[in-house]
Amino acid sequence: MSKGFSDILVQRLARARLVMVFTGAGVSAESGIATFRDPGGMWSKFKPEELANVNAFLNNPSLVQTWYKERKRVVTEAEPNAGHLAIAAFERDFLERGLEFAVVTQNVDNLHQRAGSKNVIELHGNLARNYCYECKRDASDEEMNTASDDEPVHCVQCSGLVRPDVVWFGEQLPYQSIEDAVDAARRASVCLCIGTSAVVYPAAQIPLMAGEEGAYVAEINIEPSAIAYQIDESIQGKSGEVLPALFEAYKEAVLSSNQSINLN
Ligand code: BJW
Repeated sequence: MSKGFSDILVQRLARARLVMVFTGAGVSAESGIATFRDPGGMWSKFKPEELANVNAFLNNPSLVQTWYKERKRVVTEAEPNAGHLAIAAFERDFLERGLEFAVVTQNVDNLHQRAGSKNVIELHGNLARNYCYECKRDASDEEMNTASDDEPVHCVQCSGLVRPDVVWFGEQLPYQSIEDAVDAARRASVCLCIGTSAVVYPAAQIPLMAGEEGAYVAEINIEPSAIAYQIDESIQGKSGEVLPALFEAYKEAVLSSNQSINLN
């Protein structure tokens, strides 16, 4: 356990057929993106009930659109960090070995995709996209950028309000994303739960489901999450530091198991 993670985890990763990574805002903290609930996080300035729900949007669309526009600017200027890159490297290695890998993310910042992760399942949408609240038509970046901050953006076809393609409180998660996440959770041999407080449902059910279905579940977080005592291992540390070390340990374990197969 000298690096903070157990040999059991490394061995389980080296023998896994499908690894599921479940991420939250903490994985992007080292890219300079504020988390939601940490001190100084996004909601120390705005309460969730003020901005992340449909009533807030309908009551004050300009405020909500401007908040999301600013967050989109921040995430677009940010770069994937060592944690995102290690997750993408894990996936590449698994695919090269003919195995499966899934990133189930609550994040809306696109940083997993920009780091090179391919099989990314977005549970709470993506800030990069906007659509009309009325006719559901996708709105282009151009439409969003031409509007001023004082006036809410309206759909050029039906004049409905344009909203970010994210999941607010009280809204259903995208059906296909839930299906894909549940499928990965049911079949995963290992689940790495990274940088999430695990207080938002139904998302937080996904790593718990993986554990119930037999996966070894380990979290990486600077402090224990709400589900820390329901899983197999809680690793305390920054994801941008723990994940690269875990990837190196996993590669060594794979190499030594291949060598022992060749010797036998
Ligand atoms: C580091 C680090 C470093 C920092 N390294 N770690 C069951 C029980 C109770 C309530 C409910 C329930 N089921 C549903 C609900 C209601 C509600 C809910 O969960 N409420 C709870 C908060 C009480 N859920 C919903 O409303 C969901 N919808 C729903 O259930 O619909 C049902 C329905 C059925 C039929 C018809 C209609 C509806 C929707 C939830 C949507 C969540 N949306 C948000 C906003 C997205 C848009 C936006 O970005 O603005 O998603 S809320 C926010 O929380 C965001 C996040 O994805 C989500 C999770 O947060 P996350 O990622 O965990 O961030 P933090 O800040 O909480 O934690 C960061 C962590 O990182 C911390 O632990 C740090 O320690 C750590 N960290 N630096 C490693 N360097």
